[in-house]
Amino acid sequence: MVRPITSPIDSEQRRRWKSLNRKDLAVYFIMGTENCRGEEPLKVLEEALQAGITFFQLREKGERPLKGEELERFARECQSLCKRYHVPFIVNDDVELALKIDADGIHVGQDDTPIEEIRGRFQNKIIGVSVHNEEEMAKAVEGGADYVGIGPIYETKSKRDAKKPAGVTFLKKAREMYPGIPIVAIGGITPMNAREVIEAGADGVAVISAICESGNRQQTVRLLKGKQ
Ligand code: 3NM
Repeated sequence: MVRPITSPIDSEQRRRWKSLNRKDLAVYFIMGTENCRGEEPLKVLEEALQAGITFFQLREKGERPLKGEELERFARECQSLCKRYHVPFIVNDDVELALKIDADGIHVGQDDTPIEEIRGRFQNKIIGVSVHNEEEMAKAVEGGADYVGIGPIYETKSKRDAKKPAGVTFLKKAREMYPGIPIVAIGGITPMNAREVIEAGADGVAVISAICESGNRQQTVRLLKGKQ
């Protein structure tokens, strides 16, 4: 059932939303080894951290993703880089890995483990959920999401099963319905269109290719933050 706009949001929910600094979502970098196109992934991550990303999600997908011990080793290396720069380290989808290495949080999509199942195992950790419509948004909120990712806003080549680009219409509506929830916009976001999604109500932009494929990560991150 879709939560009506006027229904109260419990105080526990507000406490969690408040505890996540919405400014931290400003430039949310997502990366896995497949996104680095020949560049050393840890170098890409470190340059992104030096450039000022504010959140990082390890999303290891694709045709030949790292698995098992190799994945754990890589995840721990990413995690320690993030710690050095005081940037939250989030694991995409892999609940067991996130718990094993004590990540700062987990991000799940609609086809991943349902939020009700993970909230109990991720107390005091960040849970992000990808949502695409009002119903998914209401479920994420009721399930205790700390932030939501809304997308794809624009055309993306980084997610094989991405839905059709939705523009900012739903993003605007989601912001009106839930003024307090941290929202990050995703999908095809670049320095050229970042302003539009921030103006539509997003607290920040989540990007893969804009940073992975950038020839000047310092400048890209600065522009994604809306600075000159
Ligand atoms: N999730 P890029 S779009 C990981 O719509 C992901 O939920 C999406 O990559 C969603 O910045 C996407 O290169 C890919 O477009 C974002």
